[in-house]
Amino acid sequence: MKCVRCRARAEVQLRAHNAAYCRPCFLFVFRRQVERAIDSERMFTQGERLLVAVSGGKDSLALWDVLADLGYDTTGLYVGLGIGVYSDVSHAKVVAFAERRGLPVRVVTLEDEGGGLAVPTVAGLTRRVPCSACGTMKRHWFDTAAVEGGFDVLVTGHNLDDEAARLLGNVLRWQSDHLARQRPVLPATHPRFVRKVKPLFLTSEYETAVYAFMCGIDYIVEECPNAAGATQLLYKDLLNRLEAASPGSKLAFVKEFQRTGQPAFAAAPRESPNDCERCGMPAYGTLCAYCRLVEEVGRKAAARAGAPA
Ligand code: Q46
Ligand code: ZN
Repeated sequence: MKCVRCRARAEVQLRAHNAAYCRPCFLFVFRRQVERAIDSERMFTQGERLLVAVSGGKDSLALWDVLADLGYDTTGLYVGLGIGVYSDVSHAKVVAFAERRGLPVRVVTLEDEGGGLAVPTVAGLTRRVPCSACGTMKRHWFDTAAVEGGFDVLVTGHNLDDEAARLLGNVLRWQSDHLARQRPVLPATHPRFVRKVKPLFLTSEYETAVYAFMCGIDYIVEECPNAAGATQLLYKDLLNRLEAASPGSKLAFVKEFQRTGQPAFAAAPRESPNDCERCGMPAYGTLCAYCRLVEEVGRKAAARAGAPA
Protein backbone atom coordinates (compact mmCIF):
# COMPACT_ATOMS: atom_id res chain seq x y z
CA MET A 1 0.00 0.00 0.00
CA LYS A 2 1.35 3.42 -0.97
CA CYS A 3 0.83 6.87 0.52
CA VAL A 4 -1.68 8.75 -1.64
CA ARG A 5 0.27 11.99 -1.22
CA CYS A 6 3.91 11.00 -1.77
CA ARG A 7 3.84 7.34 -2.91
CA ALA A 8 6.10 6.23 -0.03
CA ARG A 9 5.14 3.10 1.91
CA ALA A 10 1.87 3.82 3.74
CA GLU A 11 1.57 3.23 7.48
CA VAL A 12 -2.08 4.15 7.99
CA GLN A 13 -5.14 3.27 5.98
CA LEU A 14 -8.23 5.46 6.35
CA ARG A 15 -11.05 3.59 4.68
CA ALA A 16 -13.60 6.33 5.33
CA HIS A 17 -11.46 8.67 3.23
CA ASN A 18 -10.43 5.95 0.78
CA ALA A 19 -6.82 6.91 1.47
CA ALA A 20 -3.55 5.69 2.96
CA TYR A 21 -0.64 7.74 4.26
CA CYS A 22 2.98 7.44 5.32
CA ARG A 23 3.81 8.87 8.74
CA PRO A 24 4.83 12.45 7.76
CA CYS A 25 1.89 12.79 5.38
CA PHE A 26 -0.58 11.46 7.97
CA LEU A 27 0.63 13.99 10.56
CA PHE A 28 0.35 16.75 7.96
CA VAL A 29 -3.16 15.70 6.90
CA PHE A 30 -4.34 15.28 10.51
CA ARG A 31 -3.24 18.80 11.45
CA ARG A 32 -4.71 20.22 8.27
CA GLN A 33 -8.04 18.52 8.97
CA VAL A 34 -8.18 20.16 12.42
CA GLU A 35 -7.18 23.52 10.96
CA ARG A 36 -9.85 23.27 8.29
CA ALA A 37 -12.54 22.48 10.87
CA ILE A 38 -11.46 25.52 12.92
CA ASP A 39 -11.46 27.82 9.91
CA SER A 40 -14.54 26.58 8.09
CA GLU A 41 -16.69 26.66 11.23
CA ARG A 42 -15.06 29.93 12.42
CA MET A 43 -14.35 28.39 15.80
CA PHE A 44 -11.73 30.89 16.98
CA THR A 45 -8.88 33.07 15.82
CA GLN A 46 -5.27 33.65 16.86
CA GLY A 47 -5.30 36.09 19.75
CA GLU A 48 -8.31 34.56 21.47
CA ARG A 49 -7.69 32.75 24.74
CA LEU A 50 -8.62 29.07 24.56
CA LEU A 51 -9.41 26.85 27.52
CA VAL A 52 -8.92 23.25 26.40
CA ALA A 53 -10.75 20.65 28.48
CA VAL A 54 -8.36 17.71 28.83
CA SER A 55 -9.20 14.36 30.35
CA GLY A 56 -5.81 12.70 29.94
CA GLY A 57 -7.19 10.63 27.04
CA LYS A 58 -5.88 10.56 23.48
CA ASP A 59 -8.42 12.90 21.91
CA SER A 60 -8.07 15.89 24.18
CA LEU A 61 -4.27 15.60 24.47
CA ALA A 62 -3.86 15.17 20.70
CA LEU A 63 -6.05 18.22 20.16
CA TRP A 64 -4.15 20.32 22.69
CA ASP A 65 -0.90 19.25 20.99
CA VAL A 66 -2.15 20.37 17.56
CA LEU A 67 -3.53 23.68 18.86
CA ALA A 68 -0.26 24.47 20.64
CA ASP A 69 1.69 23.60 17.44
CA LEU A 70 -0.58 25.91 15.46
CA GLY A 71 0.40 28.75 17.81
CA TYR A 72 -2.91 29.25 19.62
CA ASP A 73 -2.97 30.67 23.15
CA THR A 74 -4.06 27.57 25.08
CA THR A 75 -4.54 26.67 28.73
CA GLY A 76 -5.53 23.14 29.72
CA LEU A 77 -8.41 22.47 32.08
CA TYR A 78 -8.45 19.22 34.00
CA VAL A 79 -11.48 18.42 36.16
CA GLY A 80 -10.71 15.70 38.72
CA LEU A 81 -13.91 13.67 39.04
CA GLY A 82 -12.83 11.63 42.07
CA ILE A 83 -13.14 8.30 40.22
CA GLY A 84 -10.41 6.37 42.09
CA VAL A 85 -7.28 5.23 40.28
CA TYR A 86 -8.71 6.35 36.92
CA SER A 87 -8.78 9.97 38.10
CA ASP A 88 -5.32 9.74 39.71
CA VAL A 89 -3.71 8.35 36.57
CA SER A 90 -5.48 10.71 34.17
CA HIS A 91 -4.51 13.70 36.33
CA ALA A 92 -0.86 12.61 36.27
CA LYS A 93 -0.94 12.20 32.46
CA VAL A 94 -2.33 15.71 31.98
CA VAL A 95 0.23 17.30 34.29
CA ALA A 96 3.11 15.40 32.64
CA PHE A 97 1.93 16.43 29.15
CA ALA A 98 1.59 20.09 30.17
CA GLU A 99 5.07 20.07 31.73
CA ARG A 100 6.65 18.40 28.73
CA ARG A 101 5.12 20.94 26.37
CA GLY A 102 5.55 23.90 28.73
CA LEU A 103 1.82 24.68 28.65
CA PRO A 104 -0.29 26.10 31.49
CA VAL A 105 -2.94 23.88 33.05
CA ARG A 106 -5.72 24.62 35.51
CA VAL A 107 -6.83 21.77 37.76
CA VAL A 108 -10.27 21.67 39.41
CA THR A 109 -10.70 18.79 41.82
CA LEU A 110 -14.34 18.09 42.62
CA GLU A 111 -13.51 16.83 46.13
CA ASP A 112 -12.10 20.30 46.89
CA GLU A 113 -14.82 22.38 45.21
CA GLY A 114 -18.44 23.14 45.89
CA GLY A 115 -19.05 20.97 48.95
CA GLY A 116 -16.59 18.22 48.04
CA LEU A 117 -18.96 16.39 45.70
CA ALA A 118 -17.11 13.86 43.58
CA VAL A 119 -18.91 11.83 40.91
CA PRO A 120 -19.20 8.51 42.83
CA THR A 121 -20.75 10.23 45.89
CA VAL A 122 -23.27 12.15 43.81
CA ALA A 123 -24.20 9.12 41.70
CA GLY A 124 -24.54 6.93 44.80
CA LEU A 125 -26.71 9.34 46.76
CA THR A 126 -28.98 10.31 43.88
CA ARG A 127 -29.06 6.79 42.37
CA ARG A 128 -28.23 8.28 39.00
CA VAL A 129 -26.15 6.59 36.35
CA PRO A 130 -22.61 7.92 37.05
CA CYS A 131 -22.30 9.36 33.53
CA SER A 132 -25.44 11.43 33.98
CA ALA A 133 -24.19 12.99 37.24
CA CYS A 134 -20.73 13.35 35.73
CA GLY A 135 -22.02 15.14 32.62
CA THR A 136 -23.92 17.73 34.65
CA MET A 137 -20.97 18.33 36.96
CA LYS A 138 -18.37 18.53 34.20
CA ARG A 139 -20.46 21.00 32.21
CA HIS A 140 -20.88 23.20 35.29
CA TRP A 141 -17.18 23.26 36.15
CA PHE A 142 -16.11 23.74 32.52
CA ASP A 143 -18.42 26.75 32.19
CA THR A 144 -17.35 28.16 35.54
CA ALA A 145 -13.62 27.80 34.84
CA ALA A 146 -14.01 29.36 31.38
CA VAL A 147 -15.96 32.38 32.55
CA GLU A 148 -13.97 32.97 35.73
CA GLY A 149 -10.65 32.61 33.92
CA GLY A 150 -11.70 35.21 31.33
CA PHE A 151 -11.32 32.80 28.40
CA ASP A 152 -12.92 33.45 25.01
CA VAL A 153 -13.54 29.85 24.04
CA LEU A 154 -13.95 26.45 25.66
CA VAL A 155 -12.50 23.72 23.47
CA THR A 156 -13.37 20.04 23.91
CA GLY A 157 -11.92 16.93 22.30
CA HIS A 158 -15.20 15.32 21.17
CA ASN A 159 -14.37 13.35 18.04
CA LEU A 160 -16.38 12.00 15.12
CA ASP A 161 -17.23 8.78 16.97
CA ASP A 162 -18.54 10.75 19.97
CA GLU A 163 -20.60 13.01 17.76
CA ALA A 164 -22.03 10.13 15.71
CA ALA A 165 -22.98 8.20 18.88
CA ARG A 166 -24.57 11.27 20.39
CA LEU A 167 -26.45 11.97 17.19
CA LEU A 168 -27.73 8.41 17.03
CA GLY A 169 -28.92 8.65 20.65
CA ASN A 170 -30.67 11.95 19.97
CA VAL A 171 -32.28 10.66 16.79
CA LEU A 172 -33.49 7.43 18.38
CA ARG A 173 -35.55 9.49 20.79
CA TRP A 174 -36.08 12.48 18.48
CA GLN A 175 -34.79 14.85 21.11
CA SER A 176 -35.36 17.99 19.12
CA ASP A 177 -33.85 20.36 21.72
CA HIS A 178 -30.67 18.32 21.84
CA LEU A 179 -30.56 18.03 18.06
CA ALA A 180 -30.91 21.81 17.75
CA ARG A 181 -27.88 22.25 20.02
CA GLN A 182 -25.67 19.54 18.53
CA ARG A 183 -23.24 21.73 16.66
CA PRO A 184 -19.45 21.98 16.41
CA VAL A 185 -19.71 25.62 17.54
CA LEU A 186 -22.10 26.83 20.21
CA PRO A 187 -22.07 30.60 20.49
CA ALA A 188 -22.04 32.22 23.93
CA THR A 189 -25.78 32.54 24.46
CA HIS A 190 -25.57 33.78 28.06
CA PRO A 191 -23.24 36.07 30.05
CA ARG A 192 -22.07 33.06 32.10
CA PHE A 193 -21.21 31.04 28.99
CA VAL A 194 -18.30 31.29 26.59
CA ARG A 195 -18.30 29.92 23.03
CA LYS A 196 -17.89 26.13 22.93
CA VAL A 197 -16.19 24.36 20.07
CA LYS A 198 -15.24 20.84 18.97
CA PRO A 199 -12.42 20.96 16.41
CA LEU A 200 -12.26 17.13 16.16
CA PHE A 201 -15.91 16.67 15.22
CA LEU A 202 -14.95 15.23 11.83
CA THR A 203 -11.85 13.37 13.05
CA SER A 204 -12.27 9.73 14.03
CA GLU A 205 -11.13 8.15 17.26
CA TYR A 206 -8.85 5.91 15.20
CA GLU A 207 -7.15 8.94 13.66
CA THR A 208 -6.52 10.60 17.04
CA ALA A 209 -5.16 7.31 18.40
CA VAL A 210 -2.74 7.05 15.47
CA TYR A 211 -1.73 10.72 15.86
CA ALA A 212 -1.12 10.32 19.61
CA PHE A 213 0.91 7.17 19.00
CA MET A 214 3.03 8.73 16.25
CA CYS A 215 3.71 11.85 18.33
CA GLY A 216 4.62 9.83 21.43
CA ILE A 217 1.82 11.37 23.51
CA ASP A 218 1.50 9.49 26.78
CA TYR A 219 -2.24 9.26 27.44
CA ILE A 220 -4.45 7.16 29.70
CA VAL A 221 -5.36 4.04 27.78
CA GLU A 222 -7.79 2.60 30.32
CA GLU A 223 -11.40 3.72 29.97
CA CYS A 224 -13.21 5.25 32.90
CA PRO A 225 -14.62 2.29 34.91
CA ASN A 226 -18.12 3.75 34.49
CA ALA A 227 -17.90 3.74 30.71
CA ALA A 228 -18.59 -0.02 30.45
CA GLY A 229 -22.34 0.19 30.99
CA ALA A 230 -22.82 3.51 29.22
CA THR A 231 -25.32 3.63 26.36
CA GLN A 232 -22.82 5.69 24.37
CA LEU A 233 -20.65 2.59 24.06
CA LEU A 234 -23.53 0.56 22.68
CA TYR A 235 -24.16 3.23 20.05
CA LYS A 236 -20.46 3.36 19.23
CA ASP A 237 -20.40 -0.38 18.79
CA LEU A 238 -23.40 -0.29 16.45
CA LEU A 239 -21.85 2.51 14.43
CA ASN A 240 -18.53 0.66 14.23
CA ARG A 241 -20.30 -2.33 12.73
CA LEU A 242 -22.00 -0.09 10.22
CA GLU A 243 -18.70 1.60 9.43
CA ALA A 244 -16.96 -1.73 8.85
CA ALA A 245 -19.62 -2.74 6.31
CA SER A 246 -19.90 0.69 4.76
CA PRO A 247 -16.82 2.90 5.33
CA GLY A 248 -17.57 6.59 5.58
CA SER A 249 -21.02 6.12 7.17
CA LYS A 250 -20.14 7.96 10.39
CA LEU A 251 -18.65 10.88 8.54
CA ALA A 252 -21.68 11.18 6.25
CA PHE A 253 -24.08 10.82 9.20
CA VAL A 254 -22.50 13.70 11.15
CA LYS A 255 -21.57 15.91 8.19
CA GLU A 256 -24.96 15.72 6.52
CA PHE A 257 -26.75 16.27 9.80
CA GLN A 258 -24.77 19.47 10.27
CA ARG A 259 -25.54 20.58 6.71
CA THR A 260 -29.23 19.74 6.52
CA GLY A 261 -30.79 18.41 9.73
CA GLN A 262 -29.37 20.64 12.44
CA PRO A 263 -30.42 23.97 10.85
CA ALA A 264 -34.00 22.65 10.60
CA PHE A 265 -34.08 21.76 14.30
CA ALA A 266 -32.41 25.04 15.24
CA ALA A 267 -35.06 27.03 13.34
CA ALA A 268 -37.87 25.84 15.63
CA PRO A 269 -38.76 28.35 18.35
CA ARG A 270 -37.38 27.41 21.75
CA GLU A 271 -37.92 28.52 25.30
CA SER A 272 -35.15 30.85 26.48
CA PRO A 273 -33.58 30.12 29.86
CA ASN A 274 -33.70 32.17 33.07
CA ASP A 275 -30.75 32.79 35.36
CA CYS A 276 -30.26 30.21 38.11
CA GLU A 277 -31.16 31.76 41.45
CA ARG A 278 -28.08 30.29 43.05
CA CYS A 279 -25.20 30.44 40.61
CA GLY A 280 -26.46 32.66 37.81
CA MET A 281 -26.00 30.02 35.10
CA PRO A 282 -28.81 29.45 32.56
CA ALA A 283 -31.72 27.53 34.06
CA TYR A 284 -35.07 26.20 32.93
CA GLY A 285 -36.96 26.82 36.16
CA THR A 286 -35.48 28.50 39.20
CA LEU A 287 -32.32 26.41 39.52
CA CYS A 288 -29.87 25.17 36.90
CA ALA A 289 -29.26 21.44 36.43
CA TYR A 290 -26.11 21.55 38.57
CA CYS A 291 -27.71 23.40 41.49
CA ARG A 292 -30.70 21.05 41.34
CA LEU A 293 -28.31 18.12 41.55
CA VAL A 294 -26.44 19.64 44.51
CA GLU A 295 -29.75 20.29 46.26
CA GLU A 296 -30.86 16.72 45.70
CA VAL A 297 -27.55 15.43 47.08
CA GLY A 298 -28.00 17.59 50.19
CA ARG A 299 -31.53 16.30 50.74
CA LYS A 300 -30.60 12.68 50.27
CA ALA A 301 -27.48 12.92 52.43
CA ALA A 302 -29.55 14.49 55.21
CA ALA A 303 -32.20 11.77 54.88
CA ARG A 304 -29.54 9.09 55.02
CA ALA A 305 -28.05 10.65 58.17
CA GLY A 306 -31.49 10.43 59.77
CA ALA A 307 -32.18 14.16 59.79
CA PRO A 308 -35.52 15.40 58.46
CA ALA A 309 -35.37 15.70 54.65
S1 Q46 B 1 -15.76 10.19 32.84
FE1 Q46 B 1 -17.79 10.64 33.49
FE2 Q46 B 1 -17.11 9.63 31.15
FE3 Q46 B 1 -16.62 8.23 33.37
S2 Q46 B 1 -18.41 8.80 34.57
FE4 Q46 B 1 -19.12 8.53 32.48
S3 Q46 B 1 -19.05 10.58 31.67
S4 Q46 B 1 -17.47 7.44 31.49
S5 Q46 B 1 -16.49 10.65 29.34
ZN1 ZN C 1 -27.10 27.06 39.39
